[in-house]
Amino acid sequence: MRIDIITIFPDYFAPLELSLIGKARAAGILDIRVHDLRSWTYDRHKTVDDTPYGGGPGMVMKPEPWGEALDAVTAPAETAAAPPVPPAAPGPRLILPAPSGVPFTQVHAERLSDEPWLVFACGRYEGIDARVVDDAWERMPVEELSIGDYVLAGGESATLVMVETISRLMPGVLGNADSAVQDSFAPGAMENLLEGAVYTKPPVWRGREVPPVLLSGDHGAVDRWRRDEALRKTARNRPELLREIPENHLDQHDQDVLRGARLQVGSESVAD
Ligand code: JBK
Repeated sequence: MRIDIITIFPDYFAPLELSLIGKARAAGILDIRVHDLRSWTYDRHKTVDDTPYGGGPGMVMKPEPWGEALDAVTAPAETAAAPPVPPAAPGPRLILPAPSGVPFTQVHAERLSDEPWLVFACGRYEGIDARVVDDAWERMPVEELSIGDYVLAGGESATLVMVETISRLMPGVLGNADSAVQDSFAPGAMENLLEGAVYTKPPVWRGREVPPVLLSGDHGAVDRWRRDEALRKTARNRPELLREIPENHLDQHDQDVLRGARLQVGSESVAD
């Protein structure tokens, strides 16, 4: 997969040289190219923003540098001899991280991990002149995606989150091919349940024991205990996820566990 990132802070993406993604790049599985938006400015101050039409606080990113950057980055590769018929080359898909975007989930990540070419446009300030998206739509599919309901200084950190989420799903990127399917939010993971607590050696640490069932060798009992823990964790941290589980996916034991969890939650003062 090719990933282009356009930003006014190219150094922000140094972490993409580390760990799994760094190795995937070195192995040629991932071709990540980071571009400085200011390369497409021509004034002494390399201006990328201006005041908003209609007034209001903050600054808006100017359309001209973005238009030129997207044209340059998404231009088809130069070939020695122009082919008589343009090849059905898989084109780019533009991703704009924005607080006003569609909520980014694991389902988006799964779909995007099959794409040949993604371009991330990192906005700063109050966002990018809206004509840039309309213009880009003439040449490529565009998705505005949000990583969550909070205020960031710009799209850079959201891009890091999405690139990591997408990259680790690609064949050959994750060290352990099984780990990706087991994750809490992977479609087909333990239904809509969060992962419960996990333990490793030593069996006693600072006087705290690992739950004995995990050392019992009884796989059935371990599975049952893990499901109970997942139900309790989900009831506590993400009760809205439980409401999405079809009734017939919860047996009597599950319902008893949840009844106990609800009594626990109900006895607490919930501050937020
Ligand atoms: C936010 O993707 N986001 O969630 C995002 C992108 C840019 C600025 C933001 O405040 N939340």
